[in-house]
Amino acid sequence: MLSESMLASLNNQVKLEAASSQAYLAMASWCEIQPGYDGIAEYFFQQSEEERVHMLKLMRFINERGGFALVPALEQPIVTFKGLKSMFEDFLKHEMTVSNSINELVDLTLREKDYATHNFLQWYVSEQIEEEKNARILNDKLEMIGEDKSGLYLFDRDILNTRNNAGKKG
Ligand code: OFO
Repeated sequence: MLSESMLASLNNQVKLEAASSQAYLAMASWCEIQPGYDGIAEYFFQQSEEERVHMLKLMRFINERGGFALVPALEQPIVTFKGLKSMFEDFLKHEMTVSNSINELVDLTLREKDYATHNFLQWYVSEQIEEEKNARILNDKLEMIGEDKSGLYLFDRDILNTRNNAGKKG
């Protein structure tokens, strides 16, 4: 059985994963209408799907443990971007926010001695290490490329390999 504070915190995480899914869907849609960003658009469509899976996994766990997973109300995410660089900076910032939130949840499980939830959250801890790493790699690459058009072409062409190399299925 989940404590009330644990239930509220897990439902808050459901909201954050749903907001991540929406934020990345907006990035995907914006990229799709820019000339030449098809690969990046696909990357964020897949990333958005993945965040939805993270949300569902949490919801199923909450209900399984006798809680009630709440479908969250969401605000519209940022839908237009100054450029790729600022969009990818937002991506990394977002992932860091999610990691902090997961860390706080893990901290709560220890304070409450809720070892089942602690065990469940380890998957998210590993996932966030991976996601932050990928977001950092992509930001570093963009920094290196700058305004170079052929560099951007290769960045767009190869971005899905970042996911594949991380063993993501899409
Ligand atoms: Fe849910 O993994 Fe990123 O945010």
